[in-house]
Amino acid sequence: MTVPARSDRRLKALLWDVDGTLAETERDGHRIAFNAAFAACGIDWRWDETHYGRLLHVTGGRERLLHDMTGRHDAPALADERDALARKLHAQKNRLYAEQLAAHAIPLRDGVEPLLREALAAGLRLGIATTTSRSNVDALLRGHLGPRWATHFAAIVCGEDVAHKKPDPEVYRKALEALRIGPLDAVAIEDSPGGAAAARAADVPVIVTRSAYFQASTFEGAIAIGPHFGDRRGWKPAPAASAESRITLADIEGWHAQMDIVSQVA
Ligand code: XBP
Ligand code: MG
Repeated sequence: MTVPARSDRRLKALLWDVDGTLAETERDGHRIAFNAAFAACGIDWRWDETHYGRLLHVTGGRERLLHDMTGRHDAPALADERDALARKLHAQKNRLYAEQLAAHAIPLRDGVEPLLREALAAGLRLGIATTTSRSNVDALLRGHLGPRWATHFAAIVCGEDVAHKKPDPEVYRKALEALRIGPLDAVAIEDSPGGAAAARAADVPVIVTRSAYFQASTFEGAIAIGPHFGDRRGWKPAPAASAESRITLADIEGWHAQMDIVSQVA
């Protein structure tokens, strides 16, 4: 990939990953819904946090199910049967996930909502570049931004819109195409090594907010890495001095303008 050099380009768009970045949906939503789907389908599988953390290297819920079946003696033997079961469980998981979120919203991560509002007020465009299904993005965001949440996003690219999921760069390339901008006009916001790799492979500078499952992961080539946008502490590179306690759009623009690559080995 092209290593971004110092640049005085104006930032035009923020491209948001969803799961783990906007909210802790993997920890607090998807895993629980997968387990509920197993139970609803009469299957006695259960994914605990440790196992689910390991499975997260497989992006896409259906793909994750298929991968898990390769290590189970009680999974169907034939590929067609496995595929049918994965489709059934995945659809059920997504239904239960939506029900779960309608009953108890998963909060947006600290600092996310003010940043979304600040970016829109400053005339930046927002995009979504996610592996998850569109219905899951809807289930999450309607609870926070209202039923017209999608009108705030100029590009929404989800799992069903791509042939190859992250870490493949397709989702980012499609989002850039929809926005008619170049990769260096945007910043991607990600929480996982696979997501960050997808953005980098599309040449989009990436900022990492580590989520629960990726606290100790290695990230290469981000322009900034930190715990979450609600706190200015713990970021690398450190943001400039400010009266604010959260990460602001000015900080993101600062990292984008400098575009020094930060590599962090856990
Ligand atoms: C995360 C994923 C998804 C979710 C589950 O996507 O890999 O597969 O775990 O959603 P991202 P689906 O971080 O890019 O938002 O079951 O709809 O795949
Ligand atoms: Mg993610």
